Amino acid sequence: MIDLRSDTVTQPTAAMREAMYRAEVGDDYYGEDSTVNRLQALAAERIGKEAALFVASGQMGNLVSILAHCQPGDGVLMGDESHIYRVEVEAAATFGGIQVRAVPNEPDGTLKPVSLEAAIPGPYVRFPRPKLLLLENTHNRCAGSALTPAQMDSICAVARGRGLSIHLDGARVFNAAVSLGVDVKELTRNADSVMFCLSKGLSAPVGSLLAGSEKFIRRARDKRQMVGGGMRQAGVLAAAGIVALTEMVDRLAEDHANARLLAEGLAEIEGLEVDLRSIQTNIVIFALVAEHITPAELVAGLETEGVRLLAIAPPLLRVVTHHGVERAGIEMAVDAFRRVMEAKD
Ligand code: TLP
Repeated sequence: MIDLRSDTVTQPTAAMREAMYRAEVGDDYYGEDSTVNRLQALAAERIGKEAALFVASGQMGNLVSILAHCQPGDGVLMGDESHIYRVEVEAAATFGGIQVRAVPNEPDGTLKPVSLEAAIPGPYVRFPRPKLLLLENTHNRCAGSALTPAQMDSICAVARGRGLSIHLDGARVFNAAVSLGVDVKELTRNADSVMFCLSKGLSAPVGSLLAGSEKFIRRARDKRQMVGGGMRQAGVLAAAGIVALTEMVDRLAEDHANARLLAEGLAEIEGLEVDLRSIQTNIVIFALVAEHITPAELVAGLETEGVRLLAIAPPLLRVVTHHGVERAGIEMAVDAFRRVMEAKD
């Protein structure tokens, strides 16, 4: 199987399994798991914040962050194509009583300052006072676009000017940094809190980190406990995370090169449309414009050829490159796409 549904399907590497086997562990409830503590310190240092907290998933990291930033009734602004808005917002509304206001995302994943300003009510408008702005980098639904430090700075300046705190959903922020050739800290410097995932392109089996000031992380630790996310001998998982952060970041460039190769191959197939300018990281979103085949038929046809992908919303589909699918696999996948598209003609 060439599984291009997501980079979440990555398998732990041999080095991770070895590190998991050997991990020193303790009860993290008491702060006594030395491997978890090592991962948290490493993550905080890499991402440029004072402290970090190991959480079970990206969604838990975002939720815990919102709960730590906001009181019930607070307004939270976010892009209308963001993962939090599309998938996770029900949790924050249910558990945190937060009030959501969506700001239109530009196709490259940014928010126009004017759109952000327009979403912040004037002093006499009856709307929960906005407390927090959520940003996403790379931007999943905007074809994995990498927002530059300058783009991040200009959005954050508007938010700061209006007294908002800023949380970055950086599930794939290392992909952004590698693609742009910048230190990841340049992308996180304006955010009060940052969530990033170990279990996507970095290939760890489980886990994400939430980073911020020491005070913020103390609050977040309480909120993590509240949502049932406290862990015990989690060092077996954190050990893989340490390998992910130390060995798996630079190689993301290979995934990006493979995504370009894949996108170029798909662009040559009649009935598929890819905007090659949009390909910056490991996510390729393309449109099925042929009339002789539906997205569901394309997905089913490719499954029988040993290739998996995701249909997002007609006519859009998504393929994601990652560790474990090498250049030869990408070439095989493109051939399979061609066969399925031609067979239905
Ligand atoms: N993204 C997944 C899921 O949508 C299935 C994927 O395959 O892309 N933020 C962003 C930007 C994400 O893309 C995701 C997951 C999350 C948060 C949530 O992370 P997890 O799955 O660890 O809860």
